[in-house]
This record gives sequence, C-alpha cells and structure tokens, in this order.
Amino acid sequence: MVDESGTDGLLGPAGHRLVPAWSAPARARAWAAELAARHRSASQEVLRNPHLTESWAQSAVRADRLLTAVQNLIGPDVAVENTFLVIKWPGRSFEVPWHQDGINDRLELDPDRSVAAWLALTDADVTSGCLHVAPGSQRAGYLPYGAEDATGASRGRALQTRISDATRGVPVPVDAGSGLLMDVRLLHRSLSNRGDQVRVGLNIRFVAPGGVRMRDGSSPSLTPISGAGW
Ligand SMILES: O=C(O)CCC(=O)C(=O)O
Repeated sequence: MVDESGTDGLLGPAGHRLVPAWSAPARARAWAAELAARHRSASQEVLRNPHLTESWAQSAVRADRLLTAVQNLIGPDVAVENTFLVIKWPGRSFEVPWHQDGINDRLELDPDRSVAAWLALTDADVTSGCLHVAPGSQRAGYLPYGAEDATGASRGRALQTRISDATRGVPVPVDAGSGLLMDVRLLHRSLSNRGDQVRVGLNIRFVAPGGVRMRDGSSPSLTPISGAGW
C-alpha cells in the first residue's frame, strides 16, 4: 500500500469535518431511547456491526446527507466495512483510548479510498463523553498501537495508540442528528460520561473499491451502499 504519511488527506489539515443534520434530531433521539431501553438492564456498552441486523442502523448508514458527503470524498461506489455502537451510561466509567479507525490487527484502510464517520444519536458534549480529536495527526500516518485492555470486551479496535507528548486533543461536541467525518488516520478518543443522560454514538467505516487491505488473510466483509462497482 502507498505510504500516505505526510499528507493532509481527504479532509484537509484538520482531518475531520462536521456533517450537520444527517437525521432529524428527534428521530436520532428516538433511536437512542429505544437502544437505551433495550440495553439498560445489562448496561451493555458496545454493539458490533448493528448495520447487519438492525433497521435503524441500516437507515443511518444510508442517510442522504451523510452518503452524499461520503461520496464527495471517496466517489460513487461506497460500502460499509464496519459499524460500532457505543452506549455511554451516565456516571459509569468507559473510555475509548486514542486510536485510528483505519488500522487494526485484521486490516488497514487506504486513507484515499475510505473515511470514518461518527454519528451522534444523542447530544454529545464534554460532560457526556464526546469525541476528542487530534487535528493534523493524520499526517503522521498509521502509528504503533497496543493490545486492547481486559475491559475492552473485544471492541475490535486497535486501541492505545502510542501518541507523542506534543499531540493535543480537542473536544468536538456534536448534537443529536449531526456527526463527524474523519480521516481514517486521525487520532481520536472519548472519555467517560460524567453527565446524567445516556450518550449514544455510531461509528462507521466507509470504503470505496480497493480501499481495504486485509492483514490477517481473511476476506473483507463489505455491505455495498451505493454505486455499481461492487
Ligand atoms: O463512541 C465513542 O465514544 C468512540 C467510538 C470510536 O472512537 C470508534 O468506534 O472508533
């Protein structure tokens, strides 16, 4: 794969961008309320690949404004490689350490043919555990990362990326129904929810044809969303 380090990438110097109003806020909040009601008794924090089984997630990954923004970056042929729902319960400790969405033990994404999205189903602010991003960090390319911690419960994320002391994160509050697009090399993390309301967010990895390189010999599992190139 081409060494993409040193480049600003598809999302420019900041490496991320807001996607305003991919959903009506009330609809996003209704999905979040239903998810919270369903998973509250087990305090479940992570749902893997809900786009394969849940109708709300099948709608979310196809939302018009989101898909148009993704197509403007990676072209008309778009597939979903992975989705990852995080429910942060109020007052409960649950952090997602610094990581890059485009690399893990299984795969590496081409930053010119893929993009990550994070969709807020509830309001997410500093108190409730919004994302923190390190603008410009994508220029360093993929970095070494550590093993998931024991509490990671198989998140399927290459967590604990070793970041430099100079790397600074900035919080990015996002309202329900809006979201972020991120360069797949952008360092980001989230802290625990210290508020009194549940915080729900959906991470999506979108790819164009040829955007996935498998590192473990397995085949990519792709859900085509648009275009004829699949
Ligand atoms: O929702 C969160 O708090 C973090 C999710 C995330 O960064 C990811 O899934 O890559």
